[in-house]
Amino acid sequence: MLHERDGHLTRDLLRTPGGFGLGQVPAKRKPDAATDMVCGYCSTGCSLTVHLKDGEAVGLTPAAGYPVNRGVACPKGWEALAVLGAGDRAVTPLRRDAAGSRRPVSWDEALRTMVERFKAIQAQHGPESVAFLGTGQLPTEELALLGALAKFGMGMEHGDGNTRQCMATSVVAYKQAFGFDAPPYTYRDFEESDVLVFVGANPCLAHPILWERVLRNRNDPAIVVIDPRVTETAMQATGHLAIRPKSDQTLFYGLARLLIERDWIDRTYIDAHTRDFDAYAAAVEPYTLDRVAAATGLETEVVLRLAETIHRGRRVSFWWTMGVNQSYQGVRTAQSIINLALMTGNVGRPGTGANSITGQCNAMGSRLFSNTTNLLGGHDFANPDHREKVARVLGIDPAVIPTRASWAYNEIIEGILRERIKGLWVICTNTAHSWINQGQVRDVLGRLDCLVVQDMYATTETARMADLVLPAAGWGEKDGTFINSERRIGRIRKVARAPGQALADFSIFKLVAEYWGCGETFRTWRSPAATFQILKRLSAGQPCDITGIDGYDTLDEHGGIQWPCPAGESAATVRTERRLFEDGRYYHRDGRARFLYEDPRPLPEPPNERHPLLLLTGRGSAAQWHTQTRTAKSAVLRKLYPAQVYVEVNPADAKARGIVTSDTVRIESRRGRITATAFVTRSVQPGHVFVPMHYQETNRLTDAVFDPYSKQPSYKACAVELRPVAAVG
Ligand SMILES: Nc1nc2c(c(=O)[nH]1)N[C@H]1C(S)=C(S)[C@@H](COP(=O)(O)OP(=O)(O)OC[C@H]3O[C@@H](n4cnc5c(=O)[nH]c(N)nc54)[C@H](O)[C@@H]3O)O[C@H]1N2
Ligand SMILES: Nc1nc2c(c(=O)[nH]1)N[C@H]1C(S)=C(S)[C@@H](COP(=O)(O)OP(=O)(O)OC[C@H]3O[C@@H](n4cnc5c(=O)[nH]c(N)nc54)[C@H](O)[C@@H]3O)O[C@H]1N2
Ligand code: SF4
Ligand SMILES: [Mo]
Repeated sequence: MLHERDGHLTRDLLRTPGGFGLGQVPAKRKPDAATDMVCGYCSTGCSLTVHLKDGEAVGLTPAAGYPVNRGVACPKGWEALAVLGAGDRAVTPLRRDAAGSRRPVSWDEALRTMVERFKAIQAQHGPESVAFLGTGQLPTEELALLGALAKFGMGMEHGDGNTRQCMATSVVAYKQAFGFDAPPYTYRDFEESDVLVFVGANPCLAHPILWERVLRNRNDPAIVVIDPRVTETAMQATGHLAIRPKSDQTLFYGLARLLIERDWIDRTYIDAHTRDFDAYAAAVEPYTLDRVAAATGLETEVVLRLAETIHRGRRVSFWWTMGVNQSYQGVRTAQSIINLALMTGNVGRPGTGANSITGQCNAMGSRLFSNTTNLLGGHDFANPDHREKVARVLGIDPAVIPTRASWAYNEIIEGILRERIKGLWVICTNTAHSWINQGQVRDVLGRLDCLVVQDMYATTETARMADLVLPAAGWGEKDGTFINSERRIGRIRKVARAPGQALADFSIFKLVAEYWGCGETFRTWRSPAATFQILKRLSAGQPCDITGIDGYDTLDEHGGIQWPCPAGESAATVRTERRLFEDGRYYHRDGRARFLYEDPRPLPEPPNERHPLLLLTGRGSAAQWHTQTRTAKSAVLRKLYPAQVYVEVNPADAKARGIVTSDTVRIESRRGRITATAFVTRSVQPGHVFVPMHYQETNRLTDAVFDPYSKQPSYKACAVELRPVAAVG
């Protein structure tokens, strides 16, 4: 029988034949009636009460007292437990043999194979020839251990995560403007605004419980949605601007010009707390109403009215998500929103803010602690003082810390093409489905000498390509913390047994460290709880300082705690909802926020005669999560969306092509073709089509272009054509 010793497994124990006890709920556990934990899907971070029998989960309900969701949850949250027992869970390590078949092997064999092969690659091609791709869906403790192990133990230089697909733009926009990656808001701001502007965000589907918070707003607020589509959110708004895709930056420059021209700006705030405003005012001067109308397709009246609405509002909040971030000019677009908030003094007060809503349950943890783009704790690899500090906290030689940030995801993919990367370890993300221009990425993954995939399921598109699959426990089967969109740190817990030999990612990383021969370096990372103490020390003195949180029990007691929470901030003073920049001081050395701007660029792939339509992609329903490895396992959720890929098309475009709803159509871009079911609807404008990202075909069409600063993929606009299948000759 296997035992946990000091919270992790030793290699001797692993060789012991018999059961794998780590996946089991500890026998000593009290038969609690219920326990609360944060949901494992979106960044809202709802708390769910898991009901237990003999220490094991038997059902769940939304937690009533939690400051985030206040007793409600979306369908994914309700079904969170149901997906754990799926038949295609990875239950044993799998290794591809010489004939190409995958066979179950013991953990000992799997880990020896991984270490031998990665070390052989590094010996031949250099330590940086092995890289990793991680996630915003593992607890912070696991992310930090992975990043530290890969870079300080295994000698890797490059590792990135799926947060690049999602949040890189906001990270860079905030860092440049505010001096640190710091979304400033608290969810109460949804309830306290009198004007809310949502840009490229569809919270009714993607963050339904945040939308609940908007509905609790008692100020009869103006709710303006800026989105090319008539989304569920747009339908519920008081105003909808059906903007031409990727023209947001021009719109916001035009709005800035209008506000300046009419003196609808907050000069006192600008002078006291910002820099470079006059240069910005000069830069937006050419963005006349006519120019804005021509670029955005919006009536000048509509733009004027939005300027008036912003001016009249006393508490104006701006919210953005993927319609902004996933763009070849995402950073400057996000900053054009930040600029509006700064120039109107709408930051740091209740109901205000330039607010990026995060995507995955722990994207915020990944942004601070994954050790990829930032050194652990929001530090900078290039800063010798930061390297010194992190080395001191971890008791390692500063010389093992790389002096530059990792390559970004796209650079790792290109690195494989250029034969600079030969080994790849993919953890908790499904690259072969979700990365842009899938035809290329599958070809590229196929070129690796060794692909290791660590996932809950052996059936994902990426796991199927792997030379080695490591079976992982999922949410509900392990301990740790997530950080949600409003910077709130919340607990997750083990309430269910992982199937077969699946292990918590934390334990897998500890084992890899042992087999690699660097276990000693990570001796103090005994358990997630012990690791949380290390994270606290790493955060000391940073804007994200959490040294004031004693430990997991304190988090439980307060219903999660928002960062910052420095030492000395007594538990009593940790208010449940806090926003940043209340004193107008930003994180740049001079305390001032920056205005950043640049002329907008044209679409990289504008529609043409052969491909006259613009493809938009995104979330299709509240019941589907990303690549559907989890949500498709729930019989309840499966009833709530179409099983096969579909395309939304405007009646005018459908008619011109002889297409009616339910027809099978072929969608073609320069990179590939897919077959989908047509859904004719006015929710997309003429000239646009929309395909949800949840179906594995979607990214065969998308175009691999990236924002130059954030390297985030531009998933949301490429040229396609649509034809009925019968007419495809
Ligand atoms: N149900 C569900 N919820 C989720 C997820 C999920 O998979 N399923 N994923 C989570 C994650 S990781 C993320 S990142 C978030 C994403 O949450 P959202 O960003 O809200 O979702 P998307 O549908 O990707 O994109 C939002 C909108 O951007 C619009 N858009 C496209 N191009 C433009 C443009 O140029 N300008 C403007 N203004 N709008 C544009 C699209 O029409 C779309 O309606 O959702 C999170 N929540
Ligand atoms: N066309 C298009 N493409 C997009 C987008 C878009 O809008 N349009 N959105 C992008 C965005 S914002 C995002 S965030 C990405 C998401 O893309 P992915 O990260 O690839 O999507 P997921 O399905 O969430 O993949 C998570 C994987 O981790 C596994 N997993 C779950 N829990 C655990 C665990 O605890 N441990 C381990 N080891 N594995 C686990 C799941 O089974 C799954 O295979 O997609 C991006 N791709
Ligand atoms: S809104 Fe997000 S965090 Fe809340 S229950 Fe739904 S998926 Fe979970
Ligand atoms: Mo995301």
